[in-house]
Amino acid sequence: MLSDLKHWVDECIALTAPSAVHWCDGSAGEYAGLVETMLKDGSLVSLDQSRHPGCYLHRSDPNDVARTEHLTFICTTDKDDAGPNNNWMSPAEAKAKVRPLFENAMRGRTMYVIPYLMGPAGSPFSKAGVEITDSAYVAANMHIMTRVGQIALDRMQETGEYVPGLHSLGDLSPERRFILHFPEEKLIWSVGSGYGGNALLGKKCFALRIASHMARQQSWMAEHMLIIGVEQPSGEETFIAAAFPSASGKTNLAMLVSTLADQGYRVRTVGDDIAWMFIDGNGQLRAINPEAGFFGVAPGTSLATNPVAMQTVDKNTIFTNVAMTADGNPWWEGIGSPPPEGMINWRGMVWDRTGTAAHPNSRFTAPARQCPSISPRWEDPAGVPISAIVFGSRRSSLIPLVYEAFNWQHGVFVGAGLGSETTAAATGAVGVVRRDPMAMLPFCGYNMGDYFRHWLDMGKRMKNPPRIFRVNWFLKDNSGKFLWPGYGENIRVFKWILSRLRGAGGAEETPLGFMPGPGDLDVSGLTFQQHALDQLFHVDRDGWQRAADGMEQFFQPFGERMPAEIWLEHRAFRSRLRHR
Ligand code: SAT
Ligand code: MN
Repeated sequence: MLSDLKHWVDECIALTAPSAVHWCDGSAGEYAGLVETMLKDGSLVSLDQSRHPGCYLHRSDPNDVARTEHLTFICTTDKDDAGPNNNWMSPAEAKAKVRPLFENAMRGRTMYVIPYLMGPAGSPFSKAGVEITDSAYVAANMHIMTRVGQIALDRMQETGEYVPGLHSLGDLSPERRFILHFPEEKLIWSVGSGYGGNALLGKKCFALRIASHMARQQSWMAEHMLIIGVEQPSGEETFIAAAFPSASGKTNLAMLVSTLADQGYRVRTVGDDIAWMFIDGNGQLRAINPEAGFFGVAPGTSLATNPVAMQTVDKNTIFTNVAMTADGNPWWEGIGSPPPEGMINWRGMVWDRTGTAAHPNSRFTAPARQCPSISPRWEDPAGVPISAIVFGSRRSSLIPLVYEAFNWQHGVFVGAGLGSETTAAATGAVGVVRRDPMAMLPFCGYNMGDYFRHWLDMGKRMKNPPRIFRVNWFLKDNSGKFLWPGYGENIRVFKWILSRLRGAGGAEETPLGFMPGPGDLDVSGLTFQQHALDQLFHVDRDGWQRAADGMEQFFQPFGERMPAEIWLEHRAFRSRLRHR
């Protein structure tokens, strides 16, 4: 196996012609060396080390600040295998087109070879990858986001398997930027971007796009989901996985500080972005977090909205595209303090108060182990048992605060019909509703018709499939104000979910699913106008018929690949809207 790795690395050296090759061992000394290199070449700025020890700021190219979905391709032999949900090129065409961009791309640069493990040490579910990159920033981020070094080489030796990924900054031009996935040979090529999900190949490229393809073949699931443990008064912990689109509050929810802590409800963090889920010998779904760090959105993070994240990023954190105060501290919109004089904006210029100081998609990369709410079980090699799956997204209207699907098949339909308002996490318009099934639209590495089929099949293989819920924290009233306080108060919704799992929670049957009836949701201590509560649980039948039209338009192009069960659920839904 390792000779196979050596062979691939030699090929990449011949193709990209680096001036030096560095094999990463994942050590603290190596990380310090990467930081030193970047401080010297100016790609990293040191922040106030007395306030923020080990914290640095990186400013990416202004053209390279978010994922670029239109430059992201799934390269399968048959176009239908990529599906209408993906951009497609044939593997031969993709390689012919993009190989020239790698030719001599690393001349004058150091090539980092990064063996990394996705998932906890010793877990049978963890998988190895190797990223080759000419970016020290990527190498340093991979140190935080994955487990780098011998641990990964050992795994490759054991299993004879790894996912190779070749990455080069190229010239950072979007004209010559491609993020290519070859699921059939489990290979990733990425060129022309140094940013986040485009460049940290363990994350979206491997752990979601390639892994989702592997998961279907091997009967497991790779999902865009956070994982939390919710403790209830009895002390029992219930684990829940929740899918939300990028930049829609997954990190905040994963680190939720419960306002019902005095009642005994608390949340612990297992993961904030990706869940790999497997069915164990007893038919129970279990999840691991394949990542070792958080790549979270900075703007809006404050001591009020997410105190746990604020503590997590106090030290050993790489900030990307945030603003910097004159005394060298990170700053962003919504940090909870007014912008001081003399701020340097995300582009590295004195901020004249036009535009935002921090980029809306500015990020922090922080080690999960230093998160105060991290669960003692976050590295459990057996994973944690998942009792509920939650689908959420940003919707300022239509979608009620919470409802529960009637059963697994209906829940798959609820996930398949998920729509969300777009965010700054990807380039393009912000705030327009698009269909984003299971929050996986940008990340499903194959035809989504087959993906829905896989979900349906997985449900049949489980003894007690997790119950499925839909939530929406983002409803607004006519004046544009949020109807629900969100953040730590979201624990109230989880309290209801837990009571449903125990078979104790009251609910009313609606065309959408089971919804808390009057008195079923604990809103004690919240000052609520009755009409606000009514709006949070309103079922707008006409609005839902239009949403069902939108789903139909989205589902139609999948043709034969679309499971009949989804259409069945769609018809049943329309008829419930008319009759019930
Ligand atoms: O840039 S990333 O893709 O890693 C973050 C996200 O969009 O979820
Ligand atoms: Mn994400």
